[in-house]
Amino acid sequence: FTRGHHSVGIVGAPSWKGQPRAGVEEGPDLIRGAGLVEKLKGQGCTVKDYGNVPFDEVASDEPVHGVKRPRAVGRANEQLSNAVARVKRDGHTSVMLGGDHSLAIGSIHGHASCRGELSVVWVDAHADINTPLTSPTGNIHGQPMSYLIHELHSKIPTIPNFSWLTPCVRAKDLVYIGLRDVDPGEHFILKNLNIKMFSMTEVDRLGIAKVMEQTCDHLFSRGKKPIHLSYDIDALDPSIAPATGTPVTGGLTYREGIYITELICQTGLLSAVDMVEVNPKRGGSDAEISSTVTTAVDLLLGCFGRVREGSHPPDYHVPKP
Ligand code: 6HN
Ligand code: MN
Ligand code: MN
Ligand code: MN
Repeated sequence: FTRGHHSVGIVGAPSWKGQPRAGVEEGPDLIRGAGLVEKLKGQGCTVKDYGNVPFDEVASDEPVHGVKRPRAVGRANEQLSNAVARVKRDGHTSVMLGGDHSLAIGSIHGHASCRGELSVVWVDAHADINTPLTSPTGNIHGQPMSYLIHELHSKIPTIPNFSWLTPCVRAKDLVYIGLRDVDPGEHFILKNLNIKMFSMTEVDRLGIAKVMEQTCDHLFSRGKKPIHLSYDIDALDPSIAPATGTPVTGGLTYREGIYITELICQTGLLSAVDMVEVNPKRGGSDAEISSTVTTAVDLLLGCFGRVREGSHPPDYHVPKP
């Protein structure tokens, strides 16, 4: 009674070390606490919760090439890659709950290690494609795509605890939606590699329906690959999702955000999802925290068959009096 049957495997990734603000490691348990598993089951999904990845402690972690906490983030992503690979081997659509967006490195790598070439849809206010050497902050959550893209491999210096990582995404297989805060180095990379992007300007110009149509056209033009949807909650406007580390005004509406998930679900190709950067310590009130967490849950429900027109079981009968 939803659009097909979904088998979902949930992996919690409670780490904050790709950025400086504490609290984002509470994301996985908060999203679970808002009833994610029960609600997915309620719409007909099979769900297995693999729990939170027990990230190793890293003793001393001085910056390298300006990159902050490289050893902890590198090791955490290696562990996460293995966890996501296991979920994929078990035959589920993987749901990675962050944590900060540096965790997309391990999530996408683990996904690709099982499924080969992927399409990546990156929904975010930010492009997260700084190299360690273009990054204005040294925070790895602003860098994950640069480590993953084949075409940028020669621009990435050696960083401790990242030697396990090899690039696994082609620039042509990446689409951005929601951009509105892009650094100069990132903008150069996006233009130079001709990466498909729908900034908020294109969302305004085309409307979200055309954006999703063109996203699908672009990704499917070279054959259909499994889709990895990496959803940063800060893609949404801070009026709906304020509890996040790097909010940027002028974001997606709740309806635009949900529409993206409905269309990705309809492709039938969704193979892994990240839901990242929910940070309760950045919420100004309980209402702000709960609106952010509820939105994250609703986006995940949209990924797995929830439709706003409603639905009914195939054997439904209107009761006779
Ligand atoms: N995120 N472009 C900035 C940086 O530090 O590189 C911000 C990155 C934000 C990352 O929201 O996942
Ligand atoms: Mn991000
Ligand atoms: Mn962001
Ligand atoms: Mn579906």
